[in-house]
Amino acid sequence: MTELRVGNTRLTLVQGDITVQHVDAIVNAANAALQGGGGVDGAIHRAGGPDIMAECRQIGGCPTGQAVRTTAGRLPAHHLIHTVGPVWSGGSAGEPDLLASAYRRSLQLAAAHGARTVAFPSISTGVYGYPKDLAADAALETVTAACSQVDLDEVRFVVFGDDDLAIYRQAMRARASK
Ligand code: AR6
Repeated sequence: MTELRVGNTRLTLVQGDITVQHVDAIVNAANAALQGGGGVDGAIHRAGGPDIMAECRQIGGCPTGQAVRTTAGRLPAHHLIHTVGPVWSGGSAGEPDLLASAYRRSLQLAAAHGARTVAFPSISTGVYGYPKDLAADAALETVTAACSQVDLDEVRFVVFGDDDLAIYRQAMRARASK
């Protein structure tokens, strides 16, 4: 399964590079200092160009579970939403709430800037070590719930690896049967 409908919003799943997605808002899995790094953050800054980092320096930082907005530089999007997911440390340090908050705040901020289409990477599941299956379930659950509060046409989950694709497919199937 690669598509779900929630009210007026399509939840879609694609495998690939988030930096080439033509959407209104791309979400970045950033760190609290907004100082760039590896993974999807590194790819976004490389593809988007230096103006994004200049804006990040002006903003100064973003607490875990929150989101901030910059322009998207050379990326094929209007907005870049930087959110900070939790570092996984076993699951009893508030990680699920913080991950849900990262997705929710990103959607709210994108919608507040007029975005109709938003693309997410799988936040926290790389360097930050969040278990991929738990993160996929949380992403789908949070986005599904948020769709009744924000008016969007499409939320696109952009996964990188084959394992991520299989995990998201399974999570979408499970959600469709609820
Ligand atoms: N497009 C889509 N997904 C990608 C791409 C890409 N181009 N590149 C990697 N991924 P991570 P985190 C996937 O580590 O765990 C950075 O250093 C990747 O396979 O990028 O939230 C930041 O500065 C994984 O599934 O983010 C922070 O310090 C997912 O994106 C820290 O890493 C997230 O992996 C954030 O860690």
